[in-house]
Amino acid sequence: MADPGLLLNYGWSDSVAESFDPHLHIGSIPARVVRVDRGESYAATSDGIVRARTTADPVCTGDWVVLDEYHRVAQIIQRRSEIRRASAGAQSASQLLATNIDTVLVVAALDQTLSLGRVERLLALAWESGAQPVAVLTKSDLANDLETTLDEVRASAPGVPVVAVGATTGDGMDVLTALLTGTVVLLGASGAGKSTLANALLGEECLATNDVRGVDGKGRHTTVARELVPLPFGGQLIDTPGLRGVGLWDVVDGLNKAFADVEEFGVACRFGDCAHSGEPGCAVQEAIDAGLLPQRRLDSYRKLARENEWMAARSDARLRAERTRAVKIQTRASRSLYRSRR
Ligand SMILES: Nc1nc2c(ncn2[C@@H]2O[C@H](COP(=O)(O)OP(=O)(O)OP(=O)(O)O)[C@@H](O)[C@H]2O)c(=O)[nH]1
Ligand SMILES: [Mg+2]
Ligand SMILES: [Zn+2]
Repeated sequence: MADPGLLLNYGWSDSVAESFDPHLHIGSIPARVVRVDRGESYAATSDGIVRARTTADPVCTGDWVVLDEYHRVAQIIQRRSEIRRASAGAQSASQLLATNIDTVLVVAALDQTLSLGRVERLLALAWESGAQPVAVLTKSDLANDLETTLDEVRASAPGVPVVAVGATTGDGMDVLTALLTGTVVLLGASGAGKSTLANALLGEECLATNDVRGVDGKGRHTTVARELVPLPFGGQLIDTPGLRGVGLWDVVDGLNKAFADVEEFGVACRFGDCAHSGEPGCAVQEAIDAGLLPQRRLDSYRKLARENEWMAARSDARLRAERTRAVKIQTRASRSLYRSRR
């Protein structure tokens, strides 16, 4: 491509250019999906944002795509990283939240809504994506006992930088900014302060925000679409709608990383397959007894691992059911073919 133009603000680099090489033909346009909202997709190109017309495969915010001259998506470039959750609802399927990301900000507010379990769940998803997770505790002006809470979150987030910020006061924003690389995605419950934080990082009121409902402290689901915008100091930001439920989707590796502390103690257990539930010579239990590991961490790990296994079994069952259905349709089709030949 002659001139990447605007795409430079959207993460264009030599390696991105290389990944496009085999897919670009005369008349085709490299682009990045910046917004997907109820079936409508928008993409940044070298000279502006266009409405992209999707064909077979649904695109996701963050995707690099090849557009044809009619702005139809001709190709989705292989995703470098992706964040995925189990879909809400009864279906056993997964939903892509963002792709080609480098940093995942797990956002939680420093008020009564803070839940270590939720932070751990989001961190498992974040680790699984292949991007670097960062835990961002917002509304530092509302914190009761900031230091204690920070220590608790740090103990629940091995290998993850933990930052407290006040988007409205500016507190901690420089520390956070220094941790952002490449494409950054915000994840967290509705009302956690994601869009407020995004606006503070962007230096302008770009994204809509809203009050948390007084009665139950719950957010109002102000943000409805996933939107990718360039950051003024380089990199990009993807704001996401608050997630009501965040089901785990095939996050075995993510869980191992999110609970690296438990895993590390577990290496010293007498039995290689120790379940850390009363076996002799259990190093995890010893660590808990010695006050080196909170019991809560082991309980939380167990709970999330069980949920992950359950989801995996359910999706296997769905795949099996689909296969059986396909075979039946096939059989029926060949039977009627046989009949019509007679
Ligand atoms: N006191 C205080 N309030 C904040 C801070 N950051 C955000 N808020 C408030 O928290 C509420 C929710 O903020 P949003 O940024 O809309 O939350 P969100 O995570 O984007 O919510 P959804 O879009 O629904 O997912 C708003 O009323 C903000 O003004 C902060 O640092 N301090
Ligand atoms: Mg929002
Ligand atoms: Zn053990």
